[in-house]
Amino acid sequence: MAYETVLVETRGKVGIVTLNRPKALNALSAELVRELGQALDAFEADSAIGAIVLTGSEKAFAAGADIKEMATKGYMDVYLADFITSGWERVTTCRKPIVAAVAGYALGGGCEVAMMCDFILAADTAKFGQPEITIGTIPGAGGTQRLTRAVGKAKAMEMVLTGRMMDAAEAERSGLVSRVVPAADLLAEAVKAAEKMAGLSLPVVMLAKEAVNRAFETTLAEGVRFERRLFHSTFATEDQKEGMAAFVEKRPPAFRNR
Ligand code: CO8
Repeated sequence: MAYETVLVETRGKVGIVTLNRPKALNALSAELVRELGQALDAFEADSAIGAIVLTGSEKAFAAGADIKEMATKGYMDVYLADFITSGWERVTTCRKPIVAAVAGYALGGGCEVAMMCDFILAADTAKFGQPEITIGTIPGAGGTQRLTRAVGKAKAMEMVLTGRMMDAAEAERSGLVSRVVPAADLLAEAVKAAEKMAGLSLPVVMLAKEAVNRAFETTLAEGVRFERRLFHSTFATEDQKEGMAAFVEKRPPAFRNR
């Protein structure tokens, strides 16, 4: 499929979506959000793909929702269209793992989309922020919730109330990103992590993702019970038999997604 605002490529079992509105620092227009959703739909439906990398440019992962598109909207426009919810949440409903590879600005909706991914790898040039307050609004795609869960109240409050940006080192210290890598290595490192996941058992990776995500939705006791049920269910897979047999026989496993 030909897209206007995203680039799509595959490397082995890894699907890569690159946000591509360079003149607007990848501002997340309605069209971009729609195309991002379509690209994720296609990778999710493709049984040859085991993991996805979402990235932007050297200068910006995404500098937020498209301010020029939003500026003149009224309450009824955004309310009736359920502006933000529709389309944006596609990243959170993807069952295959998604790595956000962030270089440069990840601001507003850009930071929110990165946080919707399963984990964020940051280039040393990355800058994260929720600057909506400086343009008369607040985060609307989960920023007040996911940032707070990721970095805690003190830093989230300061960032959301003042618009202060966090650099890559602070983001790593604060737990917002899993690792910081040199900008030149960002995509290669993200693809390497995605390849690792794509070489494992897809159904088991999906269960693991579901279990970690449940930690954000429930109590510890319920979460642990949920995890145990999923753990038990892995014993119904051929891939668990293969993985453990391969370990015992000292050979690499050949997972079949069964
Ligand atoms: N929307 C539209 N255009 C943008 C955006 C944006 N968010 N960010 C940058 N651009 C455009 C600029 O207008 C400029 O275009 P032009 O050359 O035509 O004037 C071009 O990108 C380059 O930008 P700058 O000249 O400003 O580049 P600088 O290097 O000087 O500055 C910054 C880079 C600091 C990133 C600066 O561009 C900036 O502050 N951008 C806005 C950041 C921001 O406020 N983001 C939050 C937006 S609100 C939001 O995301 C709400 C989320 C709610 C959920 C999503 C709902 C859809």
